[in-house]
Amino acid sequence: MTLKLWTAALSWNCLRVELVLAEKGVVDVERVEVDLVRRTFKTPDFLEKSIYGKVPLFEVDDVLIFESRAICRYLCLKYPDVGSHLIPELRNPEERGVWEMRLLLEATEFDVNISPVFAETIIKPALQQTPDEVILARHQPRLETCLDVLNKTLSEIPFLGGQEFSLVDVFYMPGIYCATKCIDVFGNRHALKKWWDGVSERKAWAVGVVSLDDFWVRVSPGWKSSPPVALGEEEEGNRAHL
Ligand SMILES: N[C@@H](CCC(=O)N[C@@H](CS)C(=O)NCC(=O)O)C(=O)O
Repeated sequence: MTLKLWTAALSWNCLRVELVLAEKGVVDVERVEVDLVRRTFKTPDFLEKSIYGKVPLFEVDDVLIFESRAICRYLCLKYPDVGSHLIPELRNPEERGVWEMRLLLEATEFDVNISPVFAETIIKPALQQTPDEVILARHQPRLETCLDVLNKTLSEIPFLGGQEFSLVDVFYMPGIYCATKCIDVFGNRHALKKWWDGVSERKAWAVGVVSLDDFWVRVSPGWKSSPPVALGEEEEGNRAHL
């Protein structure tokens, strides 16, 4: 069985998949690193495989899966007994329903707000573009509310999905990390901070986040307190879809 992953170091959607691979200890993966800045990967061949033209894209034998969260779930189903057990065995439909709800909320309530905030706060300045204050005014308060909800949840249960570390935590981790580059995530959200301190100690995180950091530290002021360089100064073309 051949596993092939089209991925990009700068993308937190791709990081989500890398985290599951690392948690599972799956190493036999052929990676194709795409250039999201120059967008040269959008060849007819690629577009035939990934019909919306995005990464991550996963190919296993002749089957194509895109959408990072779907790839993550596939990996959990494929490797149920390998590495971390990321889909908990829940006793009844109600518990399962609550877990599924928590998993979905990451995409429907959190990602829809951190994505535009990250785009305006980090990506646009890296491209020497001016952040859109209207977009920030719309999404930043919603992001803050979402973080408050997560903090409250974590004051009641140890992990975002329930009693054990699971795919819910993995889904949130890349976005929470990116949020720390945009706003004061932890401030007085002590339960959220405690959770973050724990989950970010995981080996999979330490391994997975390196390439994201390596990219953004070069182009974003203050990412890790290193001086930035201009993102693709010499490059041409549309760079608005990082
Ligand atoms: N919901 C998708 C989002 C995928 C996505 O937006 N990928 C970005 C990189 S983070 C991309 O490929 N952008 C290229 C483009 O939109 O042209 C997922 O979770 O996989």
